[in-house]
Amino acid sequence: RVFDVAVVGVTGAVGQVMVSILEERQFPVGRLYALASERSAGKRVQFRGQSIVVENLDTFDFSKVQIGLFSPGASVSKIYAPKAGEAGCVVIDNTSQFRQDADIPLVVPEVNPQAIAQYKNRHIIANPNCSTIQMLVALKPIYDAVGITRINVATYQSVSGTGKEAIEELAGQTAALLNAKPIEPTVYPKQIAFNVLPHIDVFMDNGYTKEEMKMIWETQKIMGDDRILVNPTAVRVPVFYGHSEAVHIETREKITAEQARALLSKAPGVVVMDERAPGGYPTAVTEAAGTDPVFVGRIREDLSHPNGLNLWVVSDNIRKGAALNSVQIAEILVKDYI
Ligand code: 2RA
Repeated sequence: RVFDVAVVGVTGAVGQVMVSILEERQFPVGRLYALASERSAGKRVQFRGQSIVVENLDTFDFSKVQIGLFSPGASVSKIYAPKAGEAGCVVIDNTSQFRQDADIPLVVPEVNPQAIAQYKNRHIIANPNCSTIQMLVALKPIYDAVGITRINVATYQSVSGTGKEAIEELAGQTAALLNAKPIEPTVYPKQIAFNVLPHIDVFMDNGYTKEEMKMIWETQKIMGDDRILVNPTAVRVPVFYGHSEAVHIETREKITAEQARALLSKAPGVVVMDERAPGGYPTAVTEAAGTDPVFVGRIREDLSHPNGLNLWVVSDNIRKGAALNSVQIAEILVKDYI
């Protein structure tokens, strides 16, 4: 069987990679529709050797497709995802719009694939935030083996998470600074080149940012366990592709670093790179950017807690953090559900 697929937000950083991953993984696409705002209509994207014209999302008839991969921004998904669902299309939405809706499943295929069945509620499946996805792919095997009561995490998130303008800002500032010509920041409130910003998304009344709160809400929903305590700090770093995370967990039962390493070495979607030597750990630039796995290294028992374990988790935020996770959900959907 083949399925007609619409990619919505196709000219964005995630949308473009969604199209290339559909081709890379030979997803059974009958016809691909490339959709974006009126401003981008008429542009072209390449798919399976063909040049496809970008169409205006506003006038598209979603009854023409069975699957919609959305990454157009939350305000756009808010309007068009329900319309597509009502037209019979199953939407996999990469924005934050529906993640907290009780009747919409929030899915990481390696963690809670069974939740996909709830798509029947509104024909919408939510793709989690990139920093949540990579953390839970790494933590799921440990959670299943010994339980997790608490997660402290500091993230080091690349600028591609903000979008194409941020990528251009980092590149431009870096070049200008190397020529000793500072450039006023526009995408971020402060210079991002050679700097780190402890601020992603908006500030909440409790002093956390929305990006940090997403990690709390989404972890508890995906794991189906609101007893898990999560304490995030989300930081933007001058890296183009790949989010890194320093994850410190407290487990219900003791697990050694050796046991964790053995568990993770067999875990789906995970590559362990954990040599206690220079370069024996994964980084965004050298391992994650442009690849699919969630890499885990620096596995060590927490000297300050009897059931503590520390991990370093790195993954490409545009691939596994968004586009790949969405396509993997679609693969399960067409194999087991539609
Ligand atoms: C970011 N996780 O990195 C957010 C959205 N992609 O900016």
